[in-house]
Amino acid sequence: MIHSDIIAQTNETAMAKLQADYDALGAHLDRRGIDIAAIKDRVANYGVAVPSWGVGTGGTRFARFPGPGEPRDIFDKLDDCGLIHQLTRATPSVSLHIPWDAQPAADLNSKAEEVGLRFDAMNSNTFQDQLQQQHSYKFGSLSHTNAATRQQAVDHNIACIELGVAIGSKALTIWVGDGSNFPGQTNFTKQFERYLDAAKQVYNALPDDWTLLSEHKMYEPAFYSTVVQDWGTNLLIAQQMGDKAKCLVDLGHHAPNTNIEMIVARLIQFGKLGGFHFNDSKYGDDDLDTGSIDPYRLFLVFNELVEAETQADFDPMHMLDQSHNVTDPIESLMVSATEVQRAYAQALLVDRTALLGFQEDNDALMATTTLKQGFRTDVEPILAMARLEQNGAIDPVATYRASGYRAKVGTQRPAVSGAGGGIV
Ligand SMILES: [Mn+2]
Repeated sequence: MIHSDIIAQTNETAMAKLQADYDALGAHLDRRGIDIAAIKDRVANYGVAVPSWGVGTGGTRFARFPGPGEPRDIFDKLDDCGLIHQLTRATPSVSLHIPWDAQPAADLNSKAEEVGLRFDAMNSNTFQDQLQQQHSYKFGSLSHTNAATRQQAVDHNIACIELGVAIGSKALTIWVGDGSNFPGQTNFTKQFERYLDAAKQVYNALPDDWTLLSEHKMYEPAFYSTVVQDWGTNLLIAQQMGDKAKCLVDLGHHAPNTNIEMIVARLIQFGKLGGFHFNDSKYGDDDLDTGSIDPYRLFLVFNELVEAETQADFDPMHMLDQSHNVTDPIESLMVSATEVQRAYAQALLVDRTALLGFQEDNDALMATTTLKQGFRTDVEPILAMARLEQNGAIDPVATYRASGYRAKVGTQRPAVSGAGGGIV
């Protein structure tokens, strides 16, 4: 964590400019009939979870280029995540990946309390083999042809739930790499039947106040067919399991040009939108920083979420899930959390009464112009003021760089090898 004096010092230099920008935006929004303080309060109350694996440098199948001070374990990761929340005030929770982050619950709880964080959804891992693992997941996990392998995957998911209960989590996210690489390699129907049967065993182990989130992904690691490949299959799973099962939408897990905001609307309409993994992409599942490629798409997703906010029991989980290959992961996560908040704030500015009127009148031009007016508004002063009022940083990246945190942990944490590569 960074000493509060450093945050106060860097804020001091930016305070007068922020106040002027905030007042000017407030006057502008007032003319549009919007109370800037109300928007700021909703932004301040918004949080997006950070993935524990996101604070390490990612990579591709070709290589990984780790930077100084890579976190060695979940406790180092929680230090980094705590710092991200300290500066942005936008990331109050962390999502753990098991077994990468498996530690005694008491140790996890005390570290989380120390750095001011709580735990978001648990993530199981049946897409790689661990040391001393009896059955290999090379040919699948929950959908494997071998019953003992499926049982091993079920048991692992139930262990994730048990640890999650002990650390205050309320959800389990399942993503499997199961699929096939050749036409004819698997029987689509039998494979999916095996998946549903195994997933049901996990579902039956859920506490009543938990949610099971299933995550679809079009391709990779399987390159011909994937068991949970799209939102259609994902919805079938959630419907087959029961009320506690919902769909998780990872923005990167779709074909280019897919209308993701419409998928979001469909899942909301039928009560099956469980959560998000935010990131961005250009060509495929690129895991690029949220909002770095197509911020308008992110805004359109949030437009659907804000539209649904008034519904009872509507509370999908929000998490970042991206791979930082060429940036300092802490800086990328801070910027990305801010981008998510920005899309939310912009969506809050949409004049929904006017939009509905133009939709009813089939005035396509004014409808899309009304929608875009939210996106075109620079809400940065709202985000910065929300951070400042919660003792965060007006400029998180500048404050982080001024603090020397990376150099400090670089001396405490031994350098790691980049050999071996791969996505983390
Ligand atoms: Mn994901």
